[in-house]
This record gives sequence, C-alpha cells and structure tokens, in this order.
Amino acid sequence: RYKAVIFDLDGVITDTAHYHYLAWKRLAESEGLPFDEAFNEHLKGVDRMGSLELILAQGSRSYSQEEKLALADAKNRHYVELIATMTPADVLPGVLDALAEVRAAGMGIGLASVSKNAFTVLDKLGIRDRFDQVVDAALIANSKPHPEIFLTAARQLGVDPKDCLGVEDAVAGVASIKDAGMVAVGVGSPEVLTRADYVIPSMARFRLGDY
Ligand code: B16
Ligand code: MG
Repeated sequence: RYKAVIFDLDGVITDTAHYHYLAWKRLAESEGLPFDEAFNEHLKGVDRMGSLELILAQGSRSYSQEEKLALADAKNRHYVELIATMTPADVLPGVLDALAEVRAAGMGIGLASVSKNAFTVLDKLGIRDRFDQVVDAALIANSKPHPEIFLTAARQLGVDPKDCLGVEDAVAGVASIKDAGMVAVGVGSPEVLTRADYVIPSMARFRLGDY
C-alpha cells in the first residue's frame, strides 16, 4: 500500500528527546524560567530558535537577537556534549526490526528531523546507511508542525506524499505528517497524539501490516 516510510529521529529512533529536555531545562533554569516535562511536550519537533522563543515567552523580560543566539548556542553546546556519549546501543527497541521490515517490503526509507544534529546522531548510532534519504534540516525554512520537512523527504525519495507513512512521537510532528497528506503512526499516547491515524506505545510495537 505504501511506497515509503518516513521516520522522525528524536523520540522515535532514539531517545534524544530526553537530552533535548535536559539541555533546555538547564537553560530555562539559568534564566529563572519554569520548565517541566509537560511544557517540554510542546517543544518536541520544534526547531532550536522556535523552542527558545517558547521558553522565553514564559517570562516577562525581553531579549535581544544577540542574547537569543547566545542562549540557543549554549543549549546546543550542552546538547552536543550529551549526545557525544551515544552508541549503537541507544537505538530504541524495535527500530532495527522496523527498518528491516520496511526494507524487506521494498519501500523507501526516509528520515525527517528538524535537528541540525541529525547526521551526527545517526553516525553515533551507526545507522546512517539504513536510510535512503535524510533531509538536511539546514535547508528547511519551516519547522514542524509545517509539512515542509515531510514533503521534502517524499520528494527526495521520489514518491507521492499520499503513498507515504510517517512515524512521529510529537504533536507537531504528527501535524506535519497529516498536513503533508500522509498517513501518520504516532509513537506515544493516543491522548496526546490525537491527530495520528494509528498510535503505538513504542517502536517495539511497529508492524507495517497493521497500517
Ligand atoms: P537541534 P525531530 C527536533 O528533532 C527535536 O524534537 C526538537 O526538540 C529540537 O529542538 C529540534 O529537533 C532541533 O534540534 O537543536 O539539534 O537542531 O523531532 O524533528 O527529530
Ligand atoms: Mg521527535
């Protein structure tokens, strides 16, 4: 039924979502701003500057563009430190089987991450060669929830968006998939990922034949 499956990275392939959380939390607290898991949910799939804007909007002080860039840079340096320790053992359970299942079905495999660290993470995990196409986040103008990143992945794979299945853990990511005209598999909870066509609790439950 599908010609390609396009995966998100953070929170689907590996738990970098947790490292993003730790890095943003330290940054927010250094500015005296509140930060918890519930707020972090809104940052998933949102790019670096977009995430920073959401965090700073929690306070009343205004920041110059220069200050914002410095804060985003500090968060990223911390994040890069955290991901430096990653190894192939950090690929989430079920992911390698899912990739093998998609490959065996003769479908294309794409990666749609708005993270500018995506190539580094794939290399750390040792799985870059399992993807036919990886979208370069540096070339994307609009972060998730905009459909640009999933549409770009489909174009790079040479398939029509309606023939693609997208896999996402974030509300913004599921919106991106749906607005691209694709079918969405959410990884997480159905109460959170309300726009997903299917929801599985983890990648260990991914079965291509179910969608
Ligand atoms: P970076 P995804 C997103 O990746 C993360 O979910 C989001 O939390 C992060 O802010 C964004 O990447 C940008 O990452 O600062 O490394 O460029 O979910 O699209 O794989
Ligand atoms: Mg994600």
